[in-house]
Amino acid sequence: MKTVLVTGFEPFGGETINPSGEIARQLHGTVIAGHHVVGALLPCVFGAAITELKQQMRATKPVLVICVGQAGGRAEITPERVAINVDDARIADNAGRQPVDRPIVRGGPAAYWSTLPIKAITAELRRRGMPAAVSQTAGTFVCNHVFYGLMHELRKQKKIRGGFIHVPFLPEQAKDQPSLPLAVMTAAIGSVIAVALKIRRDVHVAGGATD
Ligand code: PCA
Repeated sequence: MKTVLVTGFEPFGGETINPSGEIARQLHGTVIAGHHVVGALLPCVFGAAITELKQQMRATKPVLVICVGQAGGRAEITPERVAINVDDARIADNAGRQPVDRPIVRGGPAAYWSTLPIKAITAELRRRGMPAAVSQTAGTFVCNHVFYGLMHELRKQKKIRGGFIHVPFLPEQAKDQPSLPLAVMTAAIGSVIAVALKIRRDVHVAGGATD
């Protein structure tokens, strides 16, 4: 059976839980559309997160890689369109590092596109009654860092597709902010996997984005 790798992050920024790590844990060991799903946890640390991602990719040889991260304050499940070649941290990571205006890969391209069918994914999640929108920026913290590292790694392995999905807070994290239950987000990432395995060429529909 072929493998799909799903990664999530450990908690960061003073939180005690990260929905993305919980989603990866929930999906680990499941079978989706005839593919074995491996869930892995990445440290919220510049550099180390990409090292761990590459290690997981070497170990599992996935045909599809879905990296998931928390975007507190967002109301929707947001497939990211593009990873940019810059680290610019507003807060320190879990190892106390705070790179500012630094390239992720020196001399690397300014950006990489997701190779996931982001519009088809958004449409399918909405069809299932889940809040979803394409996002035009994954930020400049560890999530964008991992997303760029993933796409840089996949640049010469075009058969392996990959991308990044940001998810809202869990209800227990959110005070006055939007949130979604873990079961909903886990089902959503399951749908993301199924759509990505099925749809090779994205649909091009208007109105699927956050801005
Ligand atoms: N969210 C952060 C890093 C880890 C996570 O889950 C981000 O959006 O960069």
